[in-house]
Amino acid sequence: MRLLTNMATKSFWLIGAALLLASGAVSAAEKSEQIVEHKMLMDHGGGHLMDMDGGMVMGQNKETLPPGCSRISGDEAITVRAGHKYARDYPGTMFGFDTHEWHVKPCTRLTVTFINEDHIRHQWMMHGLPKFIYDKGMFHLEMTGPAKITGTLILPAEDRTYLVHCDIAQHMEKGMKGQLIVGKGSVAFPSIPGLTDYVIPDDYGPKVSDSVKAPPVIIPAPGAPADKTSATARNKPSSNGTFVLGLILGVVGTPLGISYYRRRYQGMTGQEALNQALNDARSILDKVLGFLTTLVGGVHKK
Ligand SMILES: [Cu+2]
Repeated sequence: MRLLTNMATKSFWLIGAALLLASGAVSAAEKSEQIVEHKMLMDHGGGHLMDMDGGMVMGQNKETLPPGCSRISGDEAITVRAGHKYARDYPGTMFGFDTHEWHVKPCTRLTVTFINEDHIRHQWMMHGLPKFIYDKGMFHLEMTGPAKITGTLILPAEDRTYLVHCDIAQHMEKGMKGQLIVGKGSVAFPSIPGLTDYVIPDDYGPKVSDSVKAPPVIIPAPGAPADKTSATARNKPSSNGTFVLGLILGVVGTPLGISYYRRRYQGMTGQEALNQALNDARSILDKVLGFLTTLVGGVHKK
Protein backbone atom coordinates (compact mmCIF):
# COMPACT_ATOMS: atom_id res chain seq x y z
CA MET A 1 0.00 0.00 0.00
CA ARG A 2 2.81 2.36 0.98
CA LEU A 3 4.59 1.56 -2.30
CA LEU A 4 1.43 2.44 -4.23
CA THR A 5 1.07 5.79 -2.42
CA ASN A 6 4.73 6.58 -3.12
CA MET A 7 4.31 5.78 -6.81
CA ALA A 8 1.18 7.96 -7.02
CA THR A 9 2.97 10.91 -5.38
CA LYS A 10 5.98 10.53 -7.69
CA SER A 11 3.86 10.39 -10.84
CA PHE A 12 1.91 13.42 -9.63
CA TRP A 13 5.15 15.44 -9.38
CA LEU A 14 6.37 14.10 -12.72
CA ILE A 15 3.16 15.16 -14.49
CA GLY A 16 3.38 18.57 -12.80
CA ALA A 17 6.97 19.07 -13.95
CA ALA A 18 6.12 17.95 -17.50
CA LEU A 19 3.23 20.43 -17.64
CA LEU A 20 5.49 23.24 -16.41
CA LEU A 21 8.12 22.41 -19.02
CA ALA A 22 5.49 22.25 -21.78
CA SER A 23 4.03 25.65 -20.84
CA GLY A 24 7.54 27.12 -20.77
CA ALA A 25 8.18 25.74 -24.25
CA VAL A 26 4.87 27.18 -25.53
CA SER A 27 5.57 30.66 -24.14
CA ALA A 28 9.10 30.57 -25.56
CA ALA A 29 7.67 29.62 -28.97
CA GLU A 30 5.12 32.42 -28.66
CA LYS A 31 7.85 34.91 -27.82
CA SER A 32 10.05 33.83 -30.72
CA GLU A 33 7.17 34.19 -33.18
CA GLN A 34 6.04 37.47 -31.68
CA ILE A 35 8.35 39.87 -33.51
CA VAL A 36 9.51 39.00 -37.03
CA GLU A 37 12.58 40.97 -37.99
CA HIS A 38 12.72 42.25 -41.58
CA LYS A 39 16.42 42.18 -42.40
CA MET A 40 16.66 40.75 -45.93
CA LEU A 41 15.41 43.78 -47.82
CA MET A 42 15.96 44.23 -51.56
CA ASP A 43 17.47 47.59 -52.48
CA HIS A 44 15.36 49.17 -55.23
CA GLY A 45 17.57 52.27 -55.39
CA GLY A 46 16.91 55.82 -54.20
CA GLY A 47 16.76 54.65 -50.60
CA HIS A 48 13.78 52.39 -51.31
CA LEU A 49 14.06 48.93 -49.79
CA MET A 50 11.46 46.16 -49.70
CA ASP A 51 11.02 42.49 -48.92
CA MET A 52 8.47 39.90 -50.00
CA ASP A 53 6.72 40.01 -46.60
CA GLY A 54 5.62 43.61 -46.95
CA GLY A 55 8.49 45.21 -45.06
CA MET A 56 9.42 48.60 -46.50
CA VAL A 57 11.96 51.38 -45.99
CA MET A 58 11.64 54.59 -47.99
CA GLY A 59 14.10 57.47 -48.02
CA GLN A 60 17.01 55.57 -46.51
CA ASN A 61 20.15 57.72 -46.63
CA LYS A 62 23.36 56.78 -44.88
CA GLU A 63 25.84 58.91 -46.88
CA THR A 64 24.43 61.99 -48.67
CA LEU A 65 24.87 65.12 -46.59
CA PRO A 66 21.95 67.56 -46.66
CA PRO A 67 22.92 71.14 -47.60
CA GLY A 68 24.32 73.04 -44.62
CA CYS A 69 25.86 69.91 -43.13
CA SER A 70 29.64 69.82 -43.66
CA ARG A 71 29.79 66.48 -41.87
CA ILE A 72 27.65 64.05 -39.91
CA SER A 73 27.43 65.54 -36.43
CA GLY A 74 26.92 62.17 -34.79
CA ASP A 75 25.22 58.79 -34.96
CA GLU A 76 22.07 58.25 -32.93
CA ALA A 77 19.66 55.35 -32.68
CA ILE A 78 16.09 55.24 -31.45
CA THR A 79 13.64 52.40 -31.08
CA VAL A 80 9.97 53.15 -31.53
CA ARG A 81 7.23 50.70 -30.62
CA ALA A 82 3.81 50.97 -32.18
CA GLY A 83 0.56 49.34 -31.22
CA HIS A 84 -2.96 49.45 -29.91
CA LYS A 85 -1.77 49.04 -26.32
CA TYR A 86 0.07 52.39 -26.42
CA ALA A 87 -3.29 54.15 -26.81
CA ARG A 88 -4.34 53.08 -23.30
CA ASP A 89 -3.13 56.26 -21.58
CA TYR A 90 -4.79 58.64 -24.03
CA PRO A 91 -8.62 58.62 -23.93
CA GLY A 92 -10.22 58.75 -27.37
CA THR A 93 -7.26 57.15 -29.17
CA MET A 94 -7.02 53.64 -30.66
CA PHE A 95 -3.38 53.38 -31.76
CA GLY A 96 -0.15 54.86 -30.57
CA PHE A 97 3.64 55.01 -30.44
CA ASP A 98 5.37 54.32 -27.13
CA THR A 99 7.06 57.75 -27.51
CA HIS A 100 5.56 60.74 -29.31
CA GLU A 101 8.54 63.09 -29.44
CA TRP A 102 12.21 62.65 -30.31
CA HIS A 103 15.04 65.20 -30.07
CA VAL A 104 18.14 65.09 -32.29
CA LYS A 105 20.96 67.49 -33.17
CA PRO A 106 21.16 68.91 -36.69
CA CYS A 107 23.10 66.75 -39.21
CA THR A 108 22.63 63.64 -37.06
CA ARG A 109 22.68 60.25 -38.79
CA LEU A 110 19.66 58.66 -37.16
CA THR A 111 18.90 54.96 -37.22
CA VAL A 112 15.29 54.18 -36.40
CA THR A 113 14.22 50.71 -35.34
CA PHE A 114 10.48 50.42 -35.64
CA ILE A 115 8.65 47.61 -33.85
CA ASN A 116 5.05 47.03 -34.80
CA GLU A 117 3.39 45.00 -32.05
CA ASP A 118 -0.07 44.76 -33.63
CA HIS A 119 -1.29 42.13 -36.10
CA ILE A 120 -2.02 44.90 -38.61
CA ARG A 121 0.04 47.30 -40.71
CA HIS A 122 1.73 50.37 -39.20
CA GLN A 123 4.19 53.01 -40.34
CA TRP A 124 6.68 55.43 -38.87
CA MET A 125 6.54 58.13 -41.51
CA MET A 126 8.38 61.43 -41.40
CA HIS A 127 7.47 64.39 -43.61
CA GLY A 128 9.01 67.68 -44.73
CA LEU A 129 12.54 66.54 -45.60
CA PRO A 130 14.39 68.12 -48.58
CA LYS A 131 12.84 66.56 -51.70
CA PHE A 132 16.05 66.44 -53.75
CA ILE A 133 17.48 63.96 -51.24
CA TYR A 134 14.34 62.30 -49.92
CA ASP A 135 11.74 61.28 -52.48
CA LYS A 136 8.45 63.12 -51.72
CA GLY A 137 10.22 64.62 -48.69
CA MET A 138 9.64 61.41 -46.77
CA PHE A 139 11.50 58.89 -44.70
CA HIS A 140 9.37 55.94 -43.78
CA LEU A 141 9.38 52.48 -42.21
CA GLU A 142 6.44 50.16 -42.67
CA MET A 143 5.35 46.57 -42.10
CA THR A 144 2.52 44.33 -41.02
CA GLY A 145 3.20 43.12 -37.52
CA PRO A 146 4.23 41.79 -35.19
CA ALA A 147 7.48 42.80 -36.85
CA LYS A 148 10.63 44.87 -36.61
CA ILE A 149 12.40 46.94 -39.27
CA THR A 150 15.31 49.38 -39.28
CA GLY A 151 16.22 52.34 -41.46
CA THR A 152 18.69 55.23 -41.43
CA LEU A 153 18.57 58.88 -42.54
CA ILE A 154 20.63 62.04 -42.13
CA LEU A 155 18.76 65.01 -40.74
CA PRO A 156 19.08 68.48 -42.27
CA ALA A 157 21.00 71.35 -40.67
CA GLU A 158 18.17 73.73 -39.77
CA ASP A 159 16.16 73.79 -36.55
CA ARG A 160 12.86 72.25 -37.40
CA THR A 161 10.02 70.09 -36.08
CA TYR A 162 9.01 67.22 -38.38
CA LEU A 163 5.68 65.45 -38.42
CA VAL A 164 5.86 61.71 -37.77
CA HIS A 165 2.76 59.59 -38.20
CA CYS A 166 1.21 56.36 -39.44
CA ASP A 167 -0.49 57.03 -42.76
CA ILE A 168 -2.80 53.99 -42.71
CA ALA A 169 -6.37 55.34 -42.84
CA GLN A 170 -7.44 56.86 -39.50
CA HIS A 171 -4.34 55.68 -37.58
CA MET A 172 -2.96 59.20 -37.15
CA GLU A 173 -6.39 60.58 -36.25
CA LYS A 174 -6.67 57.81 -33.68
CA GLY A 175 -3.38 58.61 -31.96
CA MET A 176 -0.43 57.49 -34.11
CA LYS A 177 1.14 60.90 -34.34
CA GLY A 178 4.41 62.34 -33.08
CA GLN A 179 7.10 64.87 -33.84
CA LEU A 180 10.83 64.73 -34.36
CA ILE A 181 12.57 67.91 -33.24
CA VAL A 182 15.87 68.80 -34.89
CA GLY A 183 17.88 71.34 -32.88
CA LYS A 184 15.57 73.93 -31.36
CA GLY A 185 12.70 72.81 -33.60
CA SER A 186 10.00 75.01 -35.16
CA VAL A 187 6.22 75.08 -34.71
CA ALA A 188 4.81 72.11 -32.79
CA PHE A 189 2.10 69.97 -34.39
CA PRO A 190 -1.37 69.82 -32.84
CA SER A 191 -3.20 66.72 -31.54
CA ILE A 192 -0.10 64.82 -30.43
CA PRO A 193 -1.25 62.54 -27.61
CA GLY A 194 -0.06 63.83 -24.26
CA LEU A 195 1.90 66.70 -25.82
CA THR A 196 -0.11 69.26 -27.72
CA ASP A 197 -3.72 70.48 -27.77
CA TYR A 198 -6.26 68.82 -30.02
CA VAL A 199 -7.39 70.71 -33.14
CA ILE A 200 -10.96 69.68 -32.40
CA PRO A 201 -11.48 69.10 -28.68
CA ASP A 202 -13.64 66.13 -27.73
CA ASP A 203 -17.24 67.05 -27.00
CA TYR A 204 -18.78 65.15 -24.10
CA GLY A 205 -22.22 66.79 -24.15
CA PRO A 206 -23.76 69.99 -22.77
CA LYS A 207 -21.48 72.24 -20.80
CA VAL A 208 -22.36 74.02 -17.54
CA SER A 209 -22.81 77.30 -19.45
CA ASP A 210 -25.44 75.61 -21.72
CA SER A 211 -27.45 74.36 -18.78
CA VAL A 212 -27.54 77.89 -17.36
CA LYS A 213 -29.15 79.10 -20.60
CA ALA A 214 -31.74 76.26 -20.61
CA PRO A 215 -35.39 77.25 -19.92
CA PRO A 216 -36.44 77.17 -16.26
CA VAL A 217 -37.86 73.91 -14.95
CA ILE A 218 -41.64 74.09 -14.39
CA ILE A 219 -42.46 72.95 -10.89
CA PRO A 220 -45.70 70.89 -10.91
CA ALA A 221 -48.64 72.19 -8.87
CA PRO A 222 -49.15 70.31 -5.62
CA GLY A 223 -51.10 67.12 -6.23
CA ALA A 224 -50.67 67.16 -10.04
CA PRO A 225 -48.65 64.28 -11.55
CA ALA A 226 -45.16 65.63 -12.32
CA ASP A 227 -44.85 63.86 -15.70
CA LYS A 228 -48.12 65.13 -17.10
CA THR A 229 -47.29 68.73 -16.21
CA SER A 230 -43.89 68.66 -17.84
CA ALA A 231 -45.31 66.90 -20.93
CA THR A 232 -47.96 69.60 -21.26
CA ALA A 233 -45.28 72.23 -20.91
CA ARG A 234 -43.20 70.55 -23.64
CA ASN A 235 -46.18 70.19 -25.98
CA LYS A 236 -47.42 73.75 -25.53
CA PRO A 237 -45.40 75.38 -28.34
CA SER A 238 -46.41 72.78 -30.99
CA SER A 239 -50.14 72.76 -30.04
CA ASN A 240 -50.02 76.56 -30.14
CA GLY A 241 -48.59 76.30 -33.67
CA THR A 242 -51.36 73.93 -34.81
CA PHE A 243 -53.99 76.20 -33.33
CA VAL A 244 -52.61 79.28 -35.12
CA LEU A 245 -52.43 77.36 -38.44
CA GLY A 246 -56.08 76.23 -38.04
CA LEU A 247 -57.12 79.79 -37.20
CA ILE A 248 -55.45 81.16 -40.36
CA LEU A 249 -56.98 78.43 -42.56
CA GLY A 250 -60.42 79.08 -41.03
CA VAL A 251 -60.26 82.87 -41.37
CA VAL A 252 -59.02 82.79 -44.99
CA GLY A 253 -60.73 79.57 -46.14
CA THR A 254 -64.30 80.12 -44.88
CA PRO A 255 -65.07 83.34 -46.85
CA LEU A 256 -63.51 81.77 -49.98
CA GLY A 257 -65.71 78.68 -49.65
CA ILE A 258 -68.84 80.73 -49.00
CA SER A 259 -68.28 83.01 -52.01
CA TYR A 260 -67.54 79.92 -54.25
CA TYR A 261 -70.79 78.14 -53.33
CA ARG A 262 -72.81 81.40 -53.42
CA ARG A 263 -71.72 81.93 -57.08
CA ARG A 264 -72.40 78.21 -57.87
CA TYR A 265 -76.03 78.26 -56.63
CA GLN A 266 -76.89 81.79 -57.84
CA GLY A 267 -80.12 82.05 -59.83
CA MET A 268 -81.23 78.47 -59.11
CA THR A 269 -84.67 77.49 -57.82
CA GLY A 270 -84.90 75.67 -54.51
CA GLN A 271 -85.23 72.25 -56.24
CA GLU A 272 -82.30 72.93 -58.64
CA ALA A 273 -80.08 74.08 -55.77
CA LEU A 274 -80.97 70.92 -53.80
CA ASN A 275 -80.16 68.64 -56.80
CA GLN A 276 -76.90 70.49 -57.38
CA ALA A 277 -75.99 70.21 -53.69
CA LEU A 278 -76.69 66.45 -53.76
CA ASN A 279 -74.51 66.04 -56.88
CA ASP A 280 -71.72 68.04 -55.26
CA ALA A 281 -71.92 65.94 -52.11
CA ARG A 282 -71.82 62.71 -54.20
CA SER A 283 -68.78 63.89 -56.18
CA ILE A 284 -66.96 64.89 -52.96
CA LEU A 285 -67.84 61.48 -51.48
CA ASP A 286 -66.54 59.73 -54.65
CA LYS A 287 -63.28 61.67 -54.44
CA VAL A 288 -62.84 60.81 -50.76
CA LEU A 289 -63.60 57.11 -51.41
CA GLY A 290 -61.22 57.06 -54.40
CA PHE A 291 -58.48 58.63 -52.30
CA LEU A 292 -59.03 56.13 -49.48
CA THR A 293 -58.98 53.17 -51.96
CA THR A 294 -55.66 54.37 -53.40
CA LEU A 295 -54.29 54.83 -49.91
CA VAL A 296 -55.33 51.31 -48.77
CA GLY A 297 -54.07 49.78 -52.06
CA GLY A 298 -50.73 51.53 -51.59
CA VAL A 299 -50.40 50.22 -48.05
CA HIS A 300 -51.27 46.67 -49.20
CA LYS A 301 -48.67 46.74 -51.98
CA LYS A 302 -46.02 47.59 -49.41
CU1 LIG B 1 -0.82 52.40 -38.17
